[in-house]
Amino acid sequence: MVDVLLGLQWGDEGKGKIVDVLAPQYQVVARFQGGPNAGHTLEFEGFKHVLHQIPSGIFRNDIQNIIGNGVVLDPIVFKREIDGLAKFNLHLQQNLLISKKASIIIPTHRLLDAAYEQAKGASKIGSTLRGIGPTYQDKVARQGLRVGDILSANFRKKYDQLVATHKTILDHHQFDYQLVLPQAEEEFFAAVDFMKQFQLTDSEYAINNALKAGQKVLAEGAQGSLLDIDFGSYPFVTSSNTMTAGACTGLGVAPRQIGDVYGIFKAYCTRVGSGPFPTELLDDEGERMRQEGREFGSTTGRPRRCGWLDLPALKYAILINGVSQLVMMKVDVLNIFETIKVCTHYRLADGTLTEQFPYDLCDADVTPVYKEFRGWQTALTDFHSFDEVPAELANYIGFLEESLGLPISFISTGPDREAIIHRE
Ligand code: 2SA
Ligand code: MG
Repeated sequence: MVDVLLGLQWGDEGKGKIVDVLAPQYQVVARFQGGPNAGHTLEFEGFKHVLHQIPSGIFRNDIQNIIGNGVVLDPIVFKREIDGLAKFNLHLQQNLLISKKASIIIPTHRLLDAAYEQAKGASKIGSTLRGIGPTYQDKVARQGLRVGDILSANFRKKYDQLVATHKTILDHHQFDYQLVLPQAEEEFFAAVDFMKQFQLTDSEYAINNALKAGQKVLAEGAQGSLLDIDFGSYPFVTSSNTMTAGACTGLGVAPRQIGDVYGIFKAYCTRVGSGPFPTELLDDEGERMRQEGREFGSTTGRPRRCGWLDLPALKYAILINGVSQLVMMKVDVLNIFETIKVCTHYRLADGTLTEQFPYDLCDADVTPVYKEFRGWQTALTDFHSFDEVPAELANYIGFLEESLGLPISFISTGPDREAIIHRE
């Protein structure tokens, strides 16, 4: 079976840590969407490492890691990531497969990302400027470059054709590329050559063969469900399907092969980039959350917007993903609060209460309705079983489980691999 692990909010739920915790149960870990916009942070044995495109199973030498066809891959970032892993003595050439069908981000994709954002002005998406949107655009427009193309004698020609198209758009936006492009291209072609030493394959065969051989596969989602191109807070979303269904198209596995779906959520909410965020805290409380949770983008360093847990949004994400196991992260960040709030409903402009995630969230006048809980105000580092946790925390978790209709299987109490309570 393929188990899927994904974020139920706006990203940064702590997926990297949970992949790392669960990885020993799997023979294969695969990324199925997104690209260098992701920042998956792993902390172990005193190291802190952020992965962007490489699956989080890479630190275990007995795991096959796959970058699937649904991913948009930037060769320049890839080379830097591989260089950054040198000190860990990993068997990268054996343990990493890259789909020939994955899309390639070229330097002008990044420039287009910046040009489009600039043109949007105040209504910009707050993209990571990693070229994600323009690369998926070219994929859907059937003119993109794929990893397999780098092995073809025609690659340079295809590249030049695409760049010519991009230049007309950049010219239209009066976006200057003359200064930066030559150096970026030099780095790009060096990185493309570098990639050739890795296993570039039709990874859908590798995954399905692994499944036939009885191996377990973990599909590692990036960003979060509320950033999904179809179901997220459009247009303030990323350009891929971040949900469970994306694992099927992004890896080439059939829906009936999907097993458990691990839904990861933080005990509060964060969002980086623009777009609606009903429970956002714009006051001191939000600032305390940001400092305590170290809520700064792991790819861009941007401060993340912070707010209370939003149950209508979380229920929506559970619904569209078919979540079977919940994982609650960063519970320890709430240690400092006397009162903890949870949004149970939205009040709409006409006064009605709803538990649904509104279609027009971007324009709607939505006021969160909160339920308050007494905080536990205790450090959680010494708790290793659920039976021991403070009564206030047990009460809070009990309420969430009842509202969400699912058990919370894991509770993370700190950044390290070891700081986790597993409930059998
Ligand atoms: P993009 O770059 O086109 O995918 O941006 C579109 C929206 O998606 C959001 N997005 C993210 N949100 C949270 N975390 C992400 N990864 C990094 C991290 C982000 C960072 O782990 O911290 O370092 O800033 C991520 N990637 C994309 C983005 O903010 C836009 O709202
Ligand atoms: Mg992240």
